[in-house]
Amino acid sequence: MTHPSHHFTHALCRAPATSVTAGLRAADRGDPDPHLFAAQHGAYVAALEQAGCIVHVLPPLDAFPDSVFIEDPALVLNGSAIVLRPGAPSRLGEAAVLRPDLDRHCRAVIDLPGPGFVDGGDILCTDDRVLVGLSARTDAVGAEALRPLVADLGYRLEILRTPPEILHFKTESSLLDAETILATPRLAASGAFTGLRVIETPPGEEAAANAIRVNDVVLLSAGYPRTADTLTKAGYDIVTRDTSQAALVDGGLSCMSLRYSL
Ligand code: CIR
Repeated sequence: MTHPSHHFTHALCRAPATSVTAGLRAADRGDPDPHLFAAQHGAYVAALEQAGCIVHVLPPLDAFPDSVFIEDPALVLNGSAIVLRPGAPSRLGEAAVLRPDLDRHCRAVIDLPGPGFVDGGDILCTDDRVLVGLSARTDAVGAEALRPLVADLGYRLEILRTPPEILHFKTESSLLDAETILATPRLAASGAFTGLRVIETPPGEEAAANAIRVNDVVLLSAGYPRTADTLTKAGYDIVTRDTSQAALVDGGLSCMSLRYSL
């Protein structure tokens, strides 16, 4: 049985621009090194390929420092793309630039009508539900505008609230399989995951919660041994990748690809 929530044939990525040094961040821990970021991105793309995806890597966009985080301007469900409206003013233009590539690679392309905002990082999909966490980037108007679009694609939308100190809903949660979520204790405590099994990240390893399940493997950021051990013991096949440069601009594994099936 295939699960649309984590069985993917394709992924779309965007190479990091050298301007990624100007990427948005909540706290400054230094700029990412563009060369090291590019190397880590290449290793990430290779992991997606090894997991069974055909990966298209789009060219870098210097005008958009955060454009490597291609998950935020779009959502792809059942091979159809929804062009979102990212909530950070410096990122809104990423959606229009991405649109022709979505036209090329997806079955259909639909635009989220304004005036609300939604970032893809606030959307977690199960096989039949689209969970949207309201955040500083995603508002209720945007989330409601998404409801009929995902209904047409066979999904039920649920709107939740991300605790205010968290950038994106998926900064602290990931789907591990059709019934199981990896989440930080604080996001799990928000009650977002009713009806789903939750595995919590161990204390001090909260940043590991942004993982991605791709076909038979769970891609996990390197440097979180207790999370890796917990997931291995729970029966998951773990692959790790270094995301230190993305982390300096508040990004992680999910943000760097749009994963979908055709
Ligand atoms: C931003 O603040 O928009 C970027 N620096 C990081 C985006 C991370 N994206 C994601 O969690 N989906």
